[in-house]
Amino acid sequence: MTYPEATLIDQQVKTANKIVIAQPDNPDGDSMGSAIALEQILMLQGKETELVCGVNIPNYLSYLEGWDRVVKELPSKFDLMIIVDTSALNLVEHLTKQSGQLKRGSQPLVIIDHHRSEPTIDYAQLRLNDPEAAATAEVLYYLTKQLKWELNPLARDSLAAAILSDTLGLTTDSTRAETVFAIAELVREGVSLSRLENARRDMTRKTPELVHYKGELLQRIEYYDDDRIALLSIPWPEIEHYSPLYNPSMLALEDMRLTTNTVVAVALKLYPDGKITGKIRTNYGYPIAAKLAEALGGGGHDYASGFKLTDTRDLEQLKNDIITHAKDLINEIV
Ligand SMILES: [Mn+2]
Repeated sequence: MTYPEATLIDQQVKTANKIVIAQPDNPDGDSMGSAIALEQILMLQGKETELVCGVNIPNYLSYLEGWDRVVKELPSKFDLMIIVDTSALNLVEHLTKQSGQLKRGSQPLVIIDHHRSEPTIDYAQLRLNDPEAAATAEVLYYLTKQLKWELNPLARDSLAAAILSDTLGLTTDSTRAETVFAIAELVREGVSLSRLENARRDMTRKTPELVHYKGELLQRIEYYDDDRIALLSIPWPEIEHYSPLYNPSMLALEDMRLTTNTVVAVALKLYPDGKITGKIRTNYGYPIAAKLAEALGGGGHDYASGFKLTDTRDLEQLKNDIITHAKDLINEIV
């Protein structure tokens, strides 16, 4: 696996001293692990690094060593920014608001990503995107190999954890031989998968309060179209109360997806300013999650995607739109 952009990325890194590593406004295990791995790699090259993310890192990611070094504010001066795991402008809003320079393209920006959707950040000097890769960390692993960049144990652990996170333990449709090979090499170089998995599982433990709340959420799931579509909406007071402990959507989505007959599961979060965000999961054989998200103004992967609604549609209109689009996409397959 080699990338034609690699040499140019190497040059950008070589000429920079202070490098900002940025994650999207919806950080996940892949963006977090990739960011930490990159931090370690660049530190080994004598670079000064800063990990930034426009939003707070969710608690469930704190099994990844280094998560607490992520800050929300961009430093006033830096030579290069590397964004991992997104090419979507609306997912770096918090950061571009802080830096007008970035938007004008006067600040060098490199994107490392693996999303299939069209990029909407159009001011990056370089974009290494491999939509065949199952995780940004997989792209980063092969980039590192190609450029003979040095890794340390934390970089290896972070890359492996990130790949396992985006592939749900190497079981998603996106997992290819190169994905497994990258993990195999990382294990050969000392990564313990059982230790990583135990650390992750410890973080998925829930307090009794959360277990009870999960029960409430499950009771509220709505099923449409012969149960093929499962919808859940989460109002602001619950987001405010429970989000610091756990992402409410993630408490219910897997059970929604695992309902008999269900193909598409959508969890909606309702914010006080009228903004609505949605997380979409689909079942094996129905790679329509990105298409459904795109129809709603978002993007993502075949089986996992998301969107953020900024127009004035209310919840009922949005639900109707989701059901209509989802039905169409399902019917194209069955
Ligand atoms: Mn990813």
